[in-house]
Amino acid sequence: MKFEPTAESISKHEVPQWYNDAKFGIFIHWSLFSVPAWAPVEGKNLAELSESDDGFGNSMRNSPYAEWYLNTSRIEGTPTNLHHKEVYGENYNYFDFQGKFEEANKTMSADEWADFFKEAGAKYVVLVTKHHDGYCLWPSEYKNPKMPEYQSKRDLVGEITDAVRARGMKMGLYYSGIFDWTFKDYPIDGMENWVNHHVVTDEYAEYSWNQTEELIHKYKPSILWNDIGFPAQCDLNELYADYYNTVPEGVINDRWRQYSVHSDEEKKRLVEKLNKQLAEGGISGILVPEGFCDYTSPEYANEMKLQKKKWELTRGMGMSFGYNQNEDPKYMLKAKEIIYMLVDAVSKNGNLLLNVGPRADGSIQEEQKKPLLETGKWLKINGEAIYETTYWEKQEAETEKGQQVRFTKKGNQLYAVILDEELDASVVIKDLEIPSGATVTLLGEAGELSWEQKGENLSVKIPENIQKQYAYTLKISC
Ligand code: FUL
Repeated sequence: MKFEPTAESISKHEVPQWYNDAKFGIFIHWSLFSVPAWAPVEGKNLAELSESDDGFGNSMRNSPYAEWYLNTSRIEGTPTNLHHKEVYGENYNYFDFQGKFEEANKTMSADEWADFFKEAGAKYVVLVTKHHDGYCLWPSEYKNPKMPEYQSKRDLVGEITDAVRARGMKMGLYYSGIFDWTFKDYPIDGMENWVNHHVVTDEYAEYSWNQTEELIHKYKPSILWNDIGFPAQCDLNELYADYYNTVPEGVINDRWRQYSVHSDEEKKRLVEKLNKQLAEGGISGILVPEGFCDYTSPEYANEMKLQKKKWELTRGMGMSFGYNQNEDPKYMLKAKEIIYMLVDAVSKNGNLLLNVGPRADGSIQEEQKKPLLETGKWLKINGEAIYETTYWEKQEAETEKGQQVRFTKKGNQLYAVILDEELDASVVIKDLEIPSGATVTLLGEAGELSWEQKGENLSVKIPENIQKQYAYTLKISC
């Protein structure tokens, strides 16, 4: 289908099957911020931080996001500002991390990364190509008008894209469409400056547009993952139509807000509106889509609900996306938590885009690697209940013992995943009735299980000596 650059034509775009099927992706945040790799750690995510007194300002000053290092270090007196002065000196310019990053990243092997992502069970990868600090991970034809050399000579985007695709995974690209801190010399320390940081110049609009177009045509990303917003001068329908016509399997996320603020009065109204959205929906609330998107992208959302519109939960392994050498391992996800989060999301029509933050030299810390590899092992046995499934009429249940159960569906198979490491000899799932001719098996174990309907509850006999797993999948073939 050929798309026209009109809202009507774009609205006909459907989420491609591959994206519904893929369920599990790896996000990569890796850039200059991976050199200092530092953010304060309180074990709180941004959403939680912003709920405290001077919520938003506080979440900027104490941001646990190491990829926000440039911004946080620009705010006088913050832990990151003090850390920066102490380690690098008062006058050390963040942009000088470029030399260090480029020296360190010579050892990065895209093949090793891609092998690891595949082993972790990911079906797609999304790479940050330019974060808010403005550094480009590919040698762009469109040079930053303020700092023309501020880009990688090595085509990191191309190498990683090729390595990921060579292993049968899909490749998506993240681009910070409206925040670019090379265009601003003051920090975002509250909602007003959040708004002021939307770069409104024509020069920037042209730059952002050209680079996004370049990414589309050069790398043909299967996902165009824009962040924060996009210049108001740009016609997004034109961009989307060009993207879908160039990459027929393409998907776009929801963070394409466009603000055109002309007067102080308009700005004031916008700040008020955003503060309200922040109060209602947390950090993700101020990124809510206003126009078209293929899916929404909640960040660090704790409670998940079924949404018919496709969605993708994103978060880091700990409280940061960029590698944070300061991160306390106790706040980092363990395999069990990743698996439960993935199963929960999938049962509710979501995907999980879990972030890895490599060190500047491309190595990945053990605390991020190990749980992901264990997730991959679990998926080798249970992937059938995850990939290529859809949500069922009911998403959640409980066993009589109080264990959480999540459902997914594929054709005539219903999967009931029991989120516990221990199974009793008999498991009773409450309020679950299955047809009398159904067969029940346990993924990873041979043979059918005996079962009976006890009123509205399903009782299943579990054989002795089954292998230990983080979660167990009953496959019910109807
Ligand atoms: C946010 C950004 O500000 C974070 O740094 C991160 O990139 C996340 C995925 O999106 O809005």
